[in-house]
Amino acid sequence: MMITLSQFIPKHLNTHNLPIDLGSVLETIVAACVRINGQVRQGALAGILGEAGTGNVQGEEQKKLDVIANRLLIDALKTNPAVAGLASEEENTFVACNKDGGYLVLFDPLDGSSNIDVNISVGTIFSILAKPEGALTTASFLQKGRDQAGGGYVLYGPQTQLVFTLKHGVFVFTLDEAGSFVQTLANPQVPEQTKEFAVNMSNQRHWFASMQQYIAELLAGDTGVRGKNYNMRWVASMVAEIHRILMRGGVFMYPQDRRNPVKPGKLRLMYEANPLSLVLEQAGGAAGNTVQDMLDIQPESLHQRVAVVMGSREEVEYVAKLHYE
Ligand code: AHM
Ligand code: MG
Repeated sequence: MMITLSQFIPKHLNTHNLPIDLGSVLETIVAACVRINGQVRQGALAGILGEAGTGNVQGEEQKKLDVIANRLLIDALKTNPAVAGLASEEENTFVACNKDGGYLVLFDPLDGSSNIDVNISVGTIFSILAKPEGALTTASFLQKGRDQAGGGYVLYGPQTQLVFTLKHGVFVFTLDEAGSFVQTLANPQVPEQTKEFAVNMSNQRHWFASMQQYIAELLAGDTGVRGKNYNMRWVASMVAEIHRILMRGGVFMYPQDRRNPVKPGKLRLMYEANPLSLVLEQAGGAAGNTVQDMLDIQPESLHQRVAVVMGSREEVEYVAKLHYE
């Protein structure tokens, strides 16, 4: 029997004694993503490909669709009384929403947007936190990944899929023709072992020694210490890579490199690494920054960057071991 999101959420909240407001926050995020999906599907037909001509707080060029997706999420979340505030990869600071709200939402509205103009999968990543008591400040958002109330993503790929966890397993829904998300998978498990890795090899010469060694071992295949041949994939859309890993295993990396010693990586802890790590951990995978479990990192700022190694447990633990040696 197919279950739609609107049937699933009340049942799931009830089974696990979760707050109704949490379900309503998730539904608001998903409704905004259905609208983003409509825009992504239109592309050139709606004249919304290409650069917006603006930069975000991190000095990155924004695409028109980055700006549109960001606006759709902010507008939707502000109307939900359960949302106290939000933070977006595309906004300088957090945005206060509703005074009595119990939840905070952090998101990357359109991850992988360098791919949008060439019709390759992109996604929206979201993280939901309980709002701490007291006035809303940046500190209210700086919670460890392990304390997330939920997180997930919508992948705008050949199919549009919603993947999320409220910390009771992972659920996969597929958008049908009528615009409803229908559950197509429950509790996918990331295989513990893999023969597939994902990393941007063009940065290889900049990596630190342990990462150089790890990738050299994978490339050596069955002639090296790992004793098996590995395959490589790089979509340059993190959501698409993490979805592939959720479905069939693998390890995804965006390591720190030597070019900018104060920048610990390219990807963002709060908008990308934490929610995707929560999904993978809930599915039996693992995630870290090479020295620490991702979900145990105490965030220091909203737009903090982090080195990322996530996916099949055996590889993530192997990388951590190499970094200790
Ligand atoms: P974005 O949030 O600006 O889209 O950047 C994040 C993306 C990830 O989806 C992807 O893994 C990575 O950047 C790709 O980087 P590169 O261009 O170095 O391959
Ligand atoms: Mg991103």
